[in-house]
Amino acid sequence: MSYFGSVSTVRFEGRQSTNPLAFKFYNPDQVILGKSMREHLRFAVAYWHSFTGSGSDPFGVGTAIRGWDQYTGMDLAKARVEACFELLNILDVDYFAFHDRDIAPEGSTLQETNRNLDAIVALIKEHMQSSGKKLLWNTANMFTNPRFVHGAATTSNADVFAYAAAQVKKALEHGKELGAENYVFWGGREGYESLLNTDLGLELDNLARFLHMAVDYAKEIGFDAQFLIEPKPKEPSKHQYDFDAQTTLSFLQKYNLLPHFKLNIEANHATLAGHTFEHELRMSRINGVLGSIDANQGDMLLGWDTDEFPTDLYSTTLAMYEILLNEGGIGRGGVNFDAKVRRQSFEPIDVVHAHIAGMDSFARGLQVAAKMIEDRVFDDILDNRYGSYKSGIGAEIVSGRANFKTLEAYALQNNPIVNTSGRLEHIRNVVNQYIINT
Ligand code: XLS
Ligand code: NI
Ligand code: NI
Repeated sequence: MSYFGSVSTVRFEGRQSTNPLAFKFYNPDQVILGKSMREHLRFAVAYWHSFTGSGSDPFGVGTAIRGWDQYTGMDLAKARVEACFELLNILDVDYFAFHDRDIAPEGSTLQETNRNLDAIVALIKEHMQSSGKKLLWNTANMFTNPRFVHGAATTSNADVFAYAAAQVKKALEHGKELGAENYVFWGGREGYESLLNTDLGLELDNLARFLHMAVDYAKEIGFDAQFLIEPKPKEPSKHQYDFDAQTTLSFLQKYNLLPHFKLNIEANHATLAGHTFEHELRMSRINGVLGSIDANQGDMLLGWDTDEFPTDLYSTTLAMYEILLNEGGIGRGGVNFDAKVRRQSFEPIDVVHAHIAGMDSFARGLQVAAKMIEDRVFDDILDNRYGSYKSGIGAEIVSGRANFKTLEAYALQNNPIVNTSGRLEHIRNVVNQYIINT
């Protein structure tokens, strides 16, 4: 059974190609700064958007035409596994990612739910073994079911906390079973609506307790995935606890979780937080916690997580710049397309086109960023702009030798102060030239 029609594996044909089902920039074997594009980018397909999502929105039912929708229950779950591995082959993508509830239906008890999951995990494992495809990360969906109405790890109901723990315990076991390289926590319901009925301190303490238990259990069963937290400022909760990279960092620090966690940075979550994608990546990188990315883009005219496939070359270039400068690059993480086709793009082939667009955009971003690094574009800009810290009083400041008394003495005799231009418009033009000409 073929779910995507008679599409053969998408290949690199180069920028002159007019074949819509070919890569123009993503050449998996092309070596850039000592690593192949495949190794740099570690692309992943997100199960929830490409196989579970239907294109529904608050005003209408799903529009997506999907061959697997002829099935229900466990047959549907099995068909989606087939579809997933078919798409991975078509795209020549090595990784995928899923929530537990994406891959198997919930039963009427936790026991039955776990049996369903075990069966599908076994099926996925068979497919992974025969295809060589790998699991970038798995996670637990603790936001869809009504039981999570007050939260999961931050719920007001201890019974729900226990249920969530059981769910993550199972997910960690499945992650180990499938050799997941990371395990993600995105706290969809970990936040609050109003302080009038919220014990903020208890909820945050409980979240930390929950994460420590996860770390302990992973260690106990020998699951050595990298733990990732995915910040998001709002939606579904009004106040999400993992607002952005900086907020999440201070939470991890306060609760001694920093040694165990890195961040999974999502482009659209960054913009919802009032940041750029590259801001979140830079903040993570300089703090040593840039773990993986959820590649998508938002719509600046809309205030929610539109999860569009990334096509903005400016953004992919600056994102790849951060990843290239990160120690070890993307490391065990990857470029996970947490992105969905628009509701009007309802044919299966649209999912293929969307991934090609995203992969080419990141490949292009990688090429441009690498060229800018080779040419030391930003190094020179920063060397110039911060040159005053290289010698004299600036060198005294950064070496820690200066204090308020020596600085006052300097300031009193240093008149007038001379500033130089930041040259921002020129720099933007330079970036454009690299995007166009590389
Ligand atoms: C939702 C999140 C979610 C996570 C995984 O906004 O992006 O899809 O990536 O739970
Ligand atoms: Ni995400
Ligand atoms: Ni998202």
